[in-house]
This record gives sequence, C-alpha cells and structure tokens, in this order.
Amino acid sequence: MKNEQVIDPEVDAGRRALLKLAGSAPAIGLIAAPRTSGAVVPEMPPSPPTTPWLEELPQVVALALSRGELTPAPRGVPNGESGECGRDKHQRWDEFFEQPELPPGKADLYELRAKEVADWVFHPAYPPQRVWGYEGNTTQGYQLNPTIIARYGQPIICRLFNDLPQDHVGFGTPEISMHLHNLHAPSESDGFPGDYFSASKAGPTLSAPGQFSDYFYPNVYAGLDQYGGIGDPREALGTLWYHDHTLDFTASNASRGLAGFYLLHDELDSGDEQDPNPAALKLPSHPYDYPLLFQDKRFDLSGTHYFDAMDPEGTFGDKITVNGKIEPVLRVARRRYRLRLLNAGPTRFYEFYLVTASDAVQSFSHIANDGNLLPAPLTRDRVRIAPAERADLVVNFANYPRGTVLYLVNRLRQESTRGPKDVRKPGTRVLKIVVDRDPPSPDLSRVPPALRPLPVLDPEDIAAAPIRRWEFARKGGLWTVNDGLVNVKSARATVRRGTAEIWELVNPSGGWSHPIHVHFEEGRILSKTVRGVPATVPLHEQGRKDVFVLGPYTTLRVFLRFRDFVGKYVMHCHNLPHEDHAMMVRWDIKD
Ligand SMILES: [Cu+2]
Repeated sequence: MKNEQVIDPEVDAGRRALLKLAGSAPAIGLIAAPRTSGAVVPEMPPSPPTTPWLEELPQVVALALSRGELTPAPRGVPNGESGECGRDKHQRWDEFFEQPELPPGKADLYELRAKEVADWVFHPAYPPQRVWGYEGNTTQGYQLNPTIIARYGQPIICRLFNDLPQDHVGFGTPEISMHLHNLHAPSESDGFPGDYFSASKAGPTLSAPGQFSDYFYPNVYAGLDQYGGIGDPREALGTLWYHDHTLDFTASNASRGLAGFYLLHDELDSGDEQDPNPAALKLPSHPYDYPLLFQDKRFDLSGTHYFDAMDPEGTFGDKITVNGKIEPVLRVARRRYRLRLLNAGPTRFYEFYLVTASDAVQSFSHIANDGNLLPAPLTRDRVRIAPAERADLVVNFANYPRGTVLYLVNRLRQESTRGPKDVRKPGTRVLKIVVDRDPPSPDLSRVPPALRPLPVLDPEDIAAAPIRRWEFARKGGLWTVNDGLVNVKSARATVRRGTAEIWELVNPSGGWSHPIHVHFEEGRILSKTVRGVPATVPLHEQGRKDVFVLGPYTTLRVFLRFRDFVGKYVMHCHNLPHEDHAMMVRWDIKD
C-alpha cells in the first residue's frame, strides 16, 4: 500500500515561525559550542546541583466530581454561544444520552482549568517558579494535575477551560488541546493537535476559538459495534494519562506541567482490594496504588526550568522529576503497593531498578504494560520505559524490616535527546523509598496468577490485513514520516471503520530511537527485526500496546484495528522534540 507523501511548506512554515518566538533564553551561562553539523549553537551547562531526599513525594489526589451540574449543560453540538470552542459534534451522543442536552446523572462531570501557578518548588535549592498545570477541585482543595478515577460503563464529560496567560513569554504556547493517552475516544475528544484553542485563537481543525472545550470520554471497551453493551472487556485499559498535545508545542506545554493521570477501573481491576466480588483481582488499591510520573528537565544557572522549543534536538533534561519533585522521598508501610510508572518525557528513556542502600537489585511483579494488565504477572528485576510508555509494578514491602531504605534507580545511560545508549551501574537514584511503618490493618491485596486474558489474534484476520509501511527518519535537519512533515489538515492514510491493517514501522537509521505512538486503538506486535534479522519480542511487549519503540535499524509489524468511531487521528514519535519537529502524521477513519 502506497501512502501519499506530503510536505506542505506553507502549513509548516507558519508554525515553525511561532516556535522561534516561543524560545526563551536561559537566565545566564550560555556556552557557544560546535555541533557535528558545524553550526555554532548555545549549549547549556548542567543543571545546578541538588541535595537529595529533602522533600516528600506529593500525595496522590483524586479529582472530585464537579459540584452540581455544569452550566451550560453539555450537549452534542458545541455550546458556542456560551464560549465553547468550535469542535466537531460528539459522536454517538444520542446513543449514549438520547437527548441533545446531557440529562442529569447520565455522566460523571469534571472541570479542569489549564492555568499558571507562580510558586512551584521542584527542589529547595531552586527558586519557586512559574509552572503550568490542569487545576481541579479535590478533597484537599484545588490541586494541579489531579488523578481522574474513571470506570468502564460510566461516561465522563470533562470541561476544560483555558485560563493560561495569553501574554505569556518563555517556552510553551497558551493554546491547548488535551489528549487522553490512549483512551478509545471519539476523535473530537482525542486532543487532536490541530484542535488547539484559547479565547482568541482556534487551531486549523476547529471552526471557532473558545474559553473551554467539553471532552466526552465514553469509557467503553473497543469492540462496541462488534459486541454491543460496552464492548470487549479484554480490551480494557488501566493506566492512562492526559497531557497537552498542541501542534508543535507538545514538548514545551507538557514539560511545562500540563500532564496528569487517568486511571480506568472495571470489574476485574476494580480499584478495591477488599472487593467482595469473586471476579475482582484485588490488586493493591488507593492509598496503596501510587502513580509515579517521571519527567526529565534542565535548569539554568539560576535554577529555573528551561526548554528550547526551537531546536529539533529539544533540550535534554539532566534532572529527573517524580510527580514534579527532584529526588523526593516516599514513605511506605510493610505491605503490597501498586506503583504505576509513567515516562511523561519529553525525551529521556529509563531502565528502572529497585535497589537496597548497598545497590542489591530487588525483584517485583510486573503486572501491566502501557497501562494494560498482562495475562499473567511477570517476576522481574528491571523495567525499561520509553517516553509515554507505562509499567505497573507491585512491590511487597512486607519483605523488608521497618527502617529499610530502598531506591528506584535509572541505569540507562543517555546523553542526548536522540535516544539511549547502554545500561551502567550504579545509575541515578531518582526516588528514595523508606519502609517506615507496619500497615494499619492486614494487607488483603494480592497478585493473582492470572490477570486479564488477551484477545485471540485470528490468523485469518492477520492474513487478510493490508500492510502499510511507515518510515521514520531525519531529513533536512527535521524529523519525518515517509519523507513528510506533519500537516494536520491532510490525512496521509484513510482506513475504514471496523477494518484491520498491519502497520510496518521502520527506523532505517542507527543514530536514534523513536517511541511511536498510534492514537485510538491499541496494537499487537506481530514481528520485530533488527538489521533485517528476526528478533524476539519481550514477553511484556507481547500484549496490547500503544507505544512501539523503534530502536536503531528496527522494523516492527503491528496489527491494528479501527473500531467504533470515525474521524481524524494521529501517529507520531513520542520523543517530544521529534514530534514537534515534525514527526507526526494525520490518519483518518471513515465509514
Ligand atoms: Cu523520534
């Protein structure tokens, strides 16, 4: 199958010019250094030193339901007269809600506001500084990036306001488009990169600007058309995350702080370790279910977060934040915990180990990859996650006496945004864990020997699926897909709803790695070759995935279905500087 190859310099030039305005100079300390290209570009000195383990890891706080109803009431068509941006109308709205306006009680209603706060502290050695986040109401007052707790069969309407300062200077752009990675979502609620909005600006795929946009999250499994009800439970997602996806500015805006967790539960993974339902897995649940969001960041000599949005290489972070803090401490009880690890980028790959104070490597249960429960838990002593990948682990801290100190350590060496190198001991300690108490009540959680069965791949379906080839490369100093730069107004592939294809993802180079994210529905890796030689797909990557890591000279074949919804979607490199410069394609689903 041949894909249209498009470079649209007009579309691209406009956005690239904006990028140049968005770059902000760091406070002090630029050094002119030659790159291999021969160009002289500023190179940052390392971030100022920090003394580790001074602050506690921020607690996990759930977003509270909006008090009462949203005004105006959400509806299928946008509330343009009340300030909603010109999105496409919600798909399947009548099927879910039967009326043009949302009837009371038919969906969980949430409200988030993208805004700037002036006094975030990454580390006490650095000054309080301006960051962005999604602010929402919680049991502990208004918080940035609260965790959204969702349940299959219970739709959500999330009203997102854009309260970012429109006269903002520095990196990032004050328009937003929120992607919920990787919900089975209708395209108008997927955070399409061209759907960015503010009160005065509308992205090229919206019909009008607005103060807010309603996102409709149906919380149904893939396979709605095929199975009826709420779809195929084997397609359940678990650990998702929401983040900004504005065209050309995803790295800047997400790195500036627009990122949080969305946890999706169902009968099996019910979020209640004391669930009396015999079907429930009883995995460790809140407050022992702990999302950990990792971001690499660079700070200038004044200790201020810095990111160069102009540079197609981005800015490589040398400080690793966990839930927004550098080198925090997590205090745990002697019992099981579920740790949900998310690499929120922009660019660093991690290989995490859990070690004792003397660097002895400990094992844990690996229960989910990319947020999807594996068919059975794997006992492992390391886990590697590329940007946007997730890994859910269960660690039993009952194995350690009170007072034990453990560290989460990254041993993957990386020196630029292009990709990781090798694994080296002892690595960088990113999180200190202190086992400091006995649990207040007996630990009733468990890791059962069977988790969630995988949908069976039918060899006939695979044989019948057309193959579409996508090559990810560097051309003309930018990052391309099939020789093209992103163009959100034109689809590079169109697929029919209800069909399946094999997408062949190719990295012909040896110089960089690309974690490729396909929006909408998860895929299954059918085969992997490196330099044309068949390679083994690791056990934890044999389940459903939404990020496919293309290492050097690697080709992956991925089986994908396109069910239940239509519209515009994207595939892109989730190494965010690559995505923004402009390794992304629009593809559409049509009836
Ligand atoms: Cu890439």
